[in-house]
Amino acid sequence: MDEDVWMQSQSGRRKQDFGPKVNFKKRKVRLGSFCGLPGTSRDLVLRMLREPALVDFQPVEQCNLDYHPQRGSAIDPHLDDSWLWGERLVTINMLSDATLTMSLEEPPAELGLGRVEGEAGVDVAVPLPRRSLVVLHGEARHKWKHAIRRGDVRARRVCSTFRELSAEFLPGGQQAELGAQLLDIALSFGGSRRQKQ
Ligand SMILES: O=C(O)CCC(=O)C(=O)O
Repeated sequence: MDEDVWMQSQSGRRKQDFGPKVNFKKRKVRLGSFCGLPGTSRDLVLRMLREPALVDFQPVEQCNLDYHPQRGSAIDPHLDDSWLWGERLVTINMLSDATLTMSLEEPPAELGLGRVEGEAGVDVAVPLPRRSLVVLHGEARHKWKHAIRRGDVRARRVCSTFRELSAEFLPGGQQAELGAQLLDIALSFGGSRRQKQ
């Protein structure tokens, strides 16, 4: 990854994105110059398919993020889009251990915590050892926000997040044709970025 160019991103992160050009507000996807996930990911994706939870996983986008304590890197609590991106968010954690903070503004009634105005909800710290893979799906994908807190980034950490298509872009969906094109390109593994000078 470090042989490719890292782009400055928000909150002290650096980023390499391999995916179509997307305008989430206008719900528009363009193939643009997308030429696929990087060649180095082919073996990673094949390895993922050996996991029971991922046997049918077809990533259409890969986003690499680089966190460093000297840049105060973090990512605020958020939910990923679910118009274009499908059920599973798959992240490989590299270089150093990290903590993924999952938060729920309205704690589930069964926890008996109630909801007091002005008070925070529930946060759960999920340890992500280096070289681990985490899959967010179900409520962890759609209900709980996820974040990496600044204070939890104690050494350089790199992660790759792989996203699949939503039902709208899969066979039977309204945009199935575009989805098939996107997947063909993604899984040709022809992606590359500008080389460092
Ligand atoms: O750094 C991580 O593990 C999470 C990345 C993330 O939430 C995102 O790219 O939307």
